[in-house]
Amino acid sequence: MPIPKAELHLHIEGTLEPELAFTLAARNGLALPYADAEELRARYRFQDLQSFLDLYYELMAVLRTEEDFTDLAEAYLARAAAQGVRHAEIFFDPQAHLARGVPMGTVVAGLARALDRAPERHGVTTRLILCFLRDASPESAAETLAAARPYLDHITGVGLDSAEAGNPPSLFRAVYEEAARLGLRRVAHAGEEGPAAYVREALDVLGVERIDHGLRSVEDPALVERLVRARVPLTVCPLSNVRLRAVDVLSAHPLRAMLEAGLVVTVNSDDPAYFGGYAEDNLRAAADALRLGEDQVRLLARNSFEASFLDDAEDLRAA
Ligand code: ES4
Ligand code: ZN
Repeated sequence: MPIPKAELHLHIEGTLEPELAFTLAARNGLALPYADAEELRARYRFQDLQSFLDLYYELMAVLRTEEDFTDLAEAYLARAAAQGVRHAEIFFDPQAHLARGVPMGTVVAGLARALDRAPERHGVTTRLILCFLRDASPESAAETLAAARPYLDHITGVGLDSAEAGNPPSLFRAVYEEAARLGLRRVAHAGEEGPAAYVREALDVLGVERIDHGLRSVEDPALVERLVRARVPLTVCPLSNVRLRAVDVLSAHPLRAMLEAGLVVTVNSDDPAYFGGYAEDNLRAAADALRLGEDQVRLLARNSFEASFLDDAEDLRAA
């Protein structure tokens, strides 16, 4: 039995398995430039974050209707439940859909239909986090938040994702201030490919409560001390880091050292359809490669609930 856990770093568009991509393409009368799912899967060899993002945005074209988003989220929730996930905080990238003419309401309503029934169907509670694309403009981010205003009942927080290098958090100060005014929780990807200085900016300029990835924090001992003292969670994604070459091999991943430094780290799956595994797959692979003890695995699971946006009463039920 997989250990009960919360998934805190999961892009719903990154759960699009090749088979579902072909099903949705056919349903929407679209052609994919691959013969079949097997040929598509063979393309999942990435040099870096950008080479992954190119395919990630390309395949999203099959997501067009409310039902597509419901089917995507439903497939994810079933898989997550089977991997011991009791609570999932799910990122989505509305700008990537708005740019293709898919309205915010289609995306949110489609996802919400699957999420709303997940406690009953799968024993999984959820939160939805709207991500801004950091390789789009701050003005586009502000327009996106404005477009989300009618749907804020379904949205718990905002995040920042896509190509990190050269796109520092500070560009998004104003839209994060507006999100805070609207009562939204704040997280951001930082220190995946970008420097430790971007982790500092995310904390100081954007006011985030969690850092997604945060790997390169380890290059800055004073920052590590600050993250430990303030108990700022880092949502680490081991298989993603190997596939996108942020680390050479899993056995060289800093996860164990981060845990032992007292950082509140969690293990997550990022884009599981692309990176070779869901929540339990990531936890088991990391535990095996890094020879984590059962106590460390339990600590990672406990951290995942502590770092979640569940309130304490809900947290007890989920655990
Ligand atoms: C992402 Cl692995 C990763 N990093 C940054 N942005 C992303 N969006 C989807 N997956
Ligand atoms: Zn991510």
